Amino acid sequence: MSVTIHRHGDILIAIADNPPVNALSAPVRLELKAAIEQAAGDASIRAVVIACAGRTFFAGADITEFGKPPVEPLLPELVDMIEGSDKPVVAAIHGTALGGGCEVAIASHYRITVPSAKLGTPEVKLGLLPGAGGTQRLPRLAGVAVALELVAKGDPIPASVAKDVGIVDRLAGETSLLDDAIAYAREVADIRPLPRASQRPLSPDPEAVAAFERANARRFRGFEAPAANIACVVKATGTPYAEGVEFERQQFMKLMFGVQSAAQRHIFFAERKASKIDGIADDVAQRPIARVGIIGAGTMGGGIAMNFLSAGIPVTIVEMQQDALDRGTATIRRNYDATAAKGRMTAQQVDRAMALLTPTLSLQDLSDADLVIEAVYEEMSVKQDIFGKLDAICKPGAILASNTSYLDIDVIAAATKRPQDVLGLHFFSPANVMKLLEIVRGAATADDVLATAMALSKKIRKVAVIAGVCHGFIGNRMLEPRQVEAMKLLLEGATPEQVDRVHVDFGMPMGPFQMADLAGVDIGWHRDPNRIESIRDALAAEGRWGQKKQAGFYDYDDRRTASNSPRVAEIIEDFRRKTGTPQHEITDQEIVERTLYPMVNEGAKILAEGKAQRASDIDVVWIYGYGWPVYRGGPMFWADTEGLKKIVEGLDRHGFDVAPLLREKAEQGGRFTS
Ligand code: 3H9
Repeated sequence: MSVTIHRHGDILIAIADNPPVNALSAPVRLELKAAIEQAAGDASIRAVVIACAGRTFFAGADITEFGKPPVEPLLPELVDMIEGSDKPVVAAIHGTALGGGCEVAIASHYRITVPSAKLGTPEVKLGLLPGAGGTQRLPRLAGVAVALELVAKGDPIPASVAKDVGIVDRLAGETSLLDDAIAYAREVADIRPLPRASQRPLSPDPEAVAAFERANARRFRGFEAPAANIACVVKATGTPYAEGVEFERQQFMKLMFGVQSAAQRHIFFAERKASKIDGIADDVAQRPIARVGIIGAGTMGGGIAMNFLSAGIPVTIVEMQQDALDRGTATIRRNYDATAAKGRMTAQQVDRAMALLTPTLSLQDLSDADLVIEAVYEEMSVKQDIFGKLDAICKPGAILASNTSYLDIDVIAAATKRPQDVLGLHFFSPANVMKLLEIVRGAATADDVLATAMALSKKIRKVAVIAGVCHGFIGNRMLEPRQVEAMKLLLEGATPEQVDRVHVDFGMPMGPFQMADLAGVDIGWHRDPNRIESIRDALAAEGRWGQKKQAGFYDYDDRRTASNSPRVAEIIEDFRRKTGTPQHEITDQEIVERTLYPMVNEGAKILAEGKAQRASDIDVVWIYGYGWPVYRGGPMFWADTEGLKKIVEGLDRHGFDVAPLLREKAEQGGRFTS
């Protein structure tokens, strides 16, 4: 049974139990319907309480049912039936009442929640909208402005806020929800007419809509679902519920069968799958991590440290020189203060985080660390030296990690006598902001070390993916062919602006040259201004190192606003002449084929070599590490939607060495993702 029915005198209590998150799967819907019918048919019942067992109230419709043949009763019917009940229905909420769960709650006549509960409609994050009356009832309960925030942005709100805006009626005791809900049901049992959200009047509020659209235009760029959510809320104003809900249904179905929602649902499951490590049991014992050491207080080391400090884990940070250490510590403090200034942290939280930081000049101070992360510059001999020293200093069982972006973890591990304790933890810059963490599994890395790293990634709120040892791991390895090809396109007639525009139009936050300017044109440069073998060398030799020098592939003003650079155009032209590269008109489509298709190709090679566990992990890397548009589902999902045959034809046409796995899948009509 997914729903058990109890009686408490004249109150019928329906308790759903569908672990892990009480998704509103078909059996749950059917049995909830039966509960409402039972109450209607039993004269001795005066009111109904709907509650959930386990960790949460309904967290939404069952996403795994989407795209499959519908099973009655559908959620929209069920919520209308709940609201239509002649006997009052009280929703008793704990955990997270999300999506369809929130819709069940607002279709109920009364809502009581524990103070720790959250309510929200995150469907937009799955490329959808609340399709069971949510877009119609929420504005009627909370007003247009609040409803827009909830449905079009999808962030849940705490119970206290939900109460303030009229979505929740009453707060229960944290441990007495059911008793309080039963008492509430008894209290309201005879009140008529029943408060039905769908029947409340709602006036149009064009100003609120316009202000909301203006404020969020950037955030919604490229996404289809936010506009559909907004349209539904607008429809709710001045339109009877029946008409509005019909419109909502049409919009929901359109989104549901569109590519964007499929992509966003793919990423929802991909993110969760990424935490499963092949060949390691879920219950493998983990090593306790009570104290972390970080070597290097530069941008990377400082950013990494902030993740642990924010999670309440003490950090010892090591630098070689006092001034570098002071600078690093001051930067951490400044970043926290900036977060507090934006209202995202309190001054006390900042102080608490900073109090957990111990700056030092001595590696010896890492002797009691459970995990040490090395974040010094990319030079193998330096890393080997550090790991050799750590081997002598650190306690047995300590996990030793390198934040290297490219280097061979096995070679680094060989500098120690405990390669089983060594792995890569590759954070992405800025490390306190970017969600991605590549956990690099060395040949000897022990299972419990990997499992510990994966569990820790959740504690510091990262999305982690397991990568094998190879140059650049998953993300940077795929970036390389894109950057190489982008440079070739410049020589053949494209401009940096055109290449970047194509990527931004595709949905990336920036294009290859904008990214180079942000990261630093001088990164990896040989530092000899007389050795000019590429456009990049020429830029670096002239001090055009990117944004930090206000000149790179673009010119920048004091506010870092980019403009096209006549000097860069000259340098490119000069190189075209010098290399005698034939010119042709480069279309936007050619840029897509030559910069994005090779990424898919590299992804296929990574998969075939077992350097990524699954195609969806590659998608997670690109969504969370590089800002690939989530509505395109990551490079491998996108390749599936483009059609692998088309990708292979494009790669062949441009003379690429096509990965055998990609060719094979294309020939067999296969896909990378399910
Ligand atoms: C909707 O409601 C549409 C309606 O408006 C209209 C319909 C007509 N379904 O995240 P976790 C699985 S759309 C099926 O690791 P947490 C998840 O895959 C829905 N499965 O836990 C995972 O499986 P596994 C709107 C679901 O504690 C396991 O549960 N609702 C669903 O970190 C644990 O998940 C949402 O978008 C689902 N709805 O976070 C809410 N949800 O163990 C989506 C989860 O095999 N869910 N699973 O990997 C969440 O945001 C989080 O899961 C939640 C718990 C906050 C609830």
